[in-house]
Amino acid sequence: EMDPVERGFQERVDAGQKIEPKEWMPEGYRKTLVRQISQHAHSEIVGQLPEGNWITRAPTLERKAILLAKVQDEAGHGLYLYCAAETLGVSRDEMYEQLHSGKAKYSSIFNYPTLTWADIGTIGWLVDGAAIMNQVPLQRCSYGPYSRAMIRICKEESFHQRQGYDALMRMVKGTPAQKAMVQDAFNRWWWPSLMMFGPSDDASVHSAQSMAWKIKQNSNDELRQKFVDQTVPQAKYLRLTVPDPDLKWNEEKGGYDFGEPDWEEFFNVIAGNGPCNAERLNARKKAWDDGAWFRDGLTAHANKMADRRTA
Ligand code: FAQ
Repeated sequence: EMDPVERGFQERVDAGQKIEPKEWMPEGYRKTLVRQISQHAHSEIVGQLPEGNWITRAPTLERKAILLAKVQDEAGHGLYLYCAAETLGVSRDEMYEQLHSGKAKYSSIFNYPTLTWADIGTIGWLVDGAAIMNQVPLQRCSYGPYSRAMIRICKEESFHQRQGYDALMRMVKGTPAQKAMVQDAFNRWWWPSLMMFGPSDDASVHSAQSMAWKIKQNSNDELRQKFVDQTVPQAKYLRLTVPDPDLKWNEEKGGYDFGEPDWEEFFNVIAGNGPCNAERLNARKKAWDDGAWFRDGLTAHANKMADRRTA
């Protein structure tokens, strides 16, 4: 039997009302949001690394300016999301500590290497495409600050996705070597992109409760299906071959049937053993350590000011 306060909360959620900071909420609701929003923030920040790797090697000045802007947007999204999580009573230092100690996750996708310039276009197209598919429904999340953050972030993600597709359009109209580079990048990123939506519904431990609380609006498999249905025609337009022998249009369901992602690989990556996990985490830890002198300076300055006021 649910207690009356909790029942009242659930009724508000069911009625589509937004829950705002400092209002009463079940502890599990708060914890789920801290987990999801902080992991989302970490993903944006760690997600800067694979693309940042190519800023110095962008093929033209224009592409370089676009990539710089995109990577800066990701920093903005991360900071915005950390703020949303802070409204739930967790501090930024705690969240960083959880990332650096490996306790908090970030998206599996950012543990794969960016080997060629075609990877950058492919990330914009597939990774931002998957991010939008996942985040558009999150705009209707029951928690106000997260829902509002998603509105702005989705607008920027659409620009990111278009720039990726545009870069690939240019490449597939280029030389046979450029076309082959795009197909190779597509082959490597397709399956990891499908894994961004999380484990299959029967293995998703949080989905049922998160959907009841309207933190999530759709199951992992529902969004993965929508992503495949949206992306396959885009791949065809680029004249790319989807690296899935089981991919087949299913007239009856009005969508594609497709193969199973390699779930063993997925669980291995989120356990910290993907191709670039150590490299990504070390880069974040180094950035934190390199910033210590600055944080110390700020603290010393704040203390001096406080002493002056009490003197
Ligand atoms: N990677 O029970 P579920 C971006 C974990 S977009 C790593 O299904 P849930 C933009 C999950 O946390 C990427 N871990 O979990 C960008 C849980 O573990 P835990 C970020 C994953 O939460 C583009 C366990 O597996 N977007 O950054 C993944 O109900 C380009 C069980 O799973 C978001 O975070 C995964 N793929 O559903 C930036 C969106 N999937 O926490 C730069 C918000 C699952 O118990 C460049 N998040 N896990 O230790 C969500 O919508 C949800 O959290 C899901 C997972 C759908 C990701």
